[in-house]
Amino acid sequence: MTVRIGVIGVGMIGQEHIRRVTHALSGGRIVALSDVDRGRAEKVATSVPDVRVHAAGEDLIRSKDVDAVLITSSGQTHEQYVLASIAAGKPVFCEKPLATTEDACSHIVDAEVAAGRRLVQVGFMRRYDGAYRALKEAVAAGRVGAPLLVHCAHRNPKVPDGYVTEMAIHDTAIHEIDVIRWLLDEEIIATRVLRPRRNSRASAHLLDPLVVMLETESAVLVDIEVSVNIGYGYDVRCEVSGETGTVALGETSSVTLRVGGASSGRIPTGWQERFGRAYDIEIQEWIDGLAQGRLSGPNAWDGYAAAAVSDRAVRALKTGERATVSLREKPELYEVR
Ligand code: NAD
Ligand code: ISE
Repeated sequence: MTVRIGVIGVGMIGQEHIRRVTHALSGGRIVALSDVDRGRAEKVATSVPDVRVHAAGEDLIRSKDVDAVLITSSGQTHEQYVLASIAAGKPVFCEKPLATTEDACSHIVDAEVAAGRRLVQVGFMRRYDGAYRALKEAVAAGRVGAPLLVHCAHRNPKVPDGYVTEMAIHDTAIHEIDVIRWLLDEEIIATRVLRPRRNSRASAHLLDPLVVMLETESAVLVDIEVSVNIGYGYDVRCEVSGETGTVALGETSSVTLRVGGASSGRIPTGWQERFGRAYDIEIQEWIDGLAQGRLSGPNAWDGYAAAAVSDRAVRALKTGERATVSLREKPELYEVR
């Protein structure tokens, strides 16, 4: 069975996912596109065989030619399209964040629970990355004893003009927030946000870098450097410091050059390069799962739990205070079966 996929939002990652489904993966076909910028959708359509452009995302979702929906529009539009997909009874892969606020994610959870079956997957692709998986395996096997501290860095070389300070939390650090819940298998109960000296290369409206602190249920303390104008490359780091040792993501370069008394390796230029393989696995497993009638990836509850933390962190950024996080009761639909 070929899964017929409609894509809403054909910007940077939308085009990446269209390319991977069309040229790199199997079992799926892009049959429909929609974007608020219709001209962009028409242009992207010229490189996809037999694809139809819809004026509105809701038309695409309702189309009888579309089996499943892939949402890659900007974060603040996700709620509307995920809810429409659930209402149409169609499986939907939504790029992270599931939505930009806790309330919006809660509406999605309510809608999915009312539908009585899992339809939503969230694009937390780091869970599919080989290095993150090895890190999780080492922690779960007790290789470093009980985790005490986690040190993370999420460094982007630059960000687009429309990127505002809150996005450093709900669009960028959201990856670490999800990774910490998954890696340590526990919830985050509190957060605070520190503002170091500003990077003079950042645009005037942007506070950059930030340090987001998280506390987990078992009192593991997490620090996340979020830098979005670092210039030198795309650098994602994570080190777990445990009672008997430490374990960290390795360097991502496959070769190390030693010349002239110095040693050097390649640093990825962006998320496309660093996580390319993880996106491939994530989307392939989603397509394979749809063909077999099951969903196994990060779900709406994961999207909600991460947004509950990012919401509080955005508040903590404004107040400078520690903010506690409390999650709503977890619906039975999301219990592991
Ligand atoms: P982008 O700005 O390049 O693309 C967004 C697209 O959505 C644009 O083409 C825009 O015209 C369109 N759009 C905006 N409002 C719309 C609406 N109401 N209806 C339909 N289309 C609309 O952004 P991007 O970098 O591609 O990011 C898109 C989403 O993907 C964001 O949620 C972002 O967080 C996520 N993302 C995830 C990763 C990852 O590593 N998983 C990487 C990049 C982006
Ligand atoms: C972007 O949306 C992503 O998800 C990237 O993985 C992240 O590094 C970047 O900061 C976000 O803006």
